[in-house]
Amino acid sequence: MKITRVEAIPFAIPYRKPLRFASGEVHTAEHVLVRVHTDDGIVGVAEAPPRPFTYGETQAGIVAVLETVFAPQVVGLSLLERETVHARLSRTVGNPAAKSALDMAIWDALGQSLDVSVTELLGGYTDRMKVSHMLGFDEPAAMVAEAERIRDSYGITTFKVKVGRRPVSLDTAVVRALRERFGTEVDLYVDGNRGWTAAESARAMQEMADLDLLFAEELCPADDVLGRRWLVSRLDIPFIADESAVTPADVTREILAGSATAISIKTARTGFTRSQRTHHLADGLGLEVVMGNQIDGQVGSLCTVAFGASYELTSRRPGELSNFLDMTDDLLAEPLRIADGELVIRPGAGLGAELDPGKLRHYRQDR
Ligand code: MUC
Ligand code: MG
Repeated sequence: MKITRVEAIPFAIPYRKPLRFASGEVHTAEHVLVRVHTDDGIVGVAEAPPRPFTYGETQAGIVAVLETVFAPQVVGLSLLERETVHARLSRTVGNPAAKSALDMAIWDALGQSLDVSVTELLGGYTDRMKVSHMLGFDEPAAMVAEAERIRDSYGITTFKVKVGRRPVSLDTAVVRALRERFGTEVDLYVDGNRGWTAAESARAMQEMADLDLLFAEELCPADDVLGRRWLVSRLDIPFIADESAVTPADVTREILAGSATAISIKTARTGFTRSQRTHHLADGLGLEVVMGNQIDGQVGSLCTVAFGASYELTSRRPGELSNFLDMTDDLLAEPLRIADGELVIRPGAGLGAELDPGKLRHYRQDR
């Protein structure tokens, strides 16, 4: 069960249509596939999605930090020494996606070695999650049509609507159009990716007061410290901290400061080891949790559902597991399928992320 080698493979897969939101947009999934090899011939996998507009990481930077800093810190360790892995990776600041992919590939290898699924290793609560779909910026009619297509094709009835444009009426019109089209048939929440000021956020939430929203997420920056507290104190729905609360310490600070009342857990930035710590913290604090999406491909989405299904708290709300539907292709031999609004974990050991070698050859950028 000893780690012998870590590979960091850059790959690129285009999107069918770009996903646009207040802090950026994504046209091509330029991710990094991480493979952890062991002395028993087992290979664990995970993927790292660089999000420079959120965490400052780039694809080339993720490959470099994995090859030059993190791989030498874990080669030679047993797969069971997960706390040592965490302590060693934590010596380097930042680089959340690089650290997380390495951490999750180690858990995948451990699951395969022990012949149990990662979900069973973590908590084993259930084998599936309900899915929530993210709607990127567009005109109201196009976003309603997209929601109809997603509902009809996959049975998804929870939508996270990207907001944060100016004037705020651009976005409030979309949410109103969705509620008018679907009535009580769908659940809706909004994510501003820090695009509005606190005052704009308050005005937008007032305009949407009759639209029965589940949550509001990162409407304004957490760095607008007093404005954000003021906003959160006025709301009568949970306010989710996403990119402002990456580590358990960030979560503690944001919650104790009154700058958020719920959190998003994203395995792409906290792996399984740190996501466990964040889950336990949220459990202790009594927080609502949503399993978020860092615009993951299918390997990343498999990681999210594997973690989310592990605990009662993380599987209570629909998880954001469907961004891969916007990609033209992916790396898994057997593509993920969302049906009746649910995504089921893969049966068998580890993550069950068997790759298609031909697709990897085609999309990798290092050969
Ligand atoms: C989300 O929930 O914000 C978009 C930007 C990012 O950092 O993550 C995605 C989704
Ligand atoms: Mg968000």
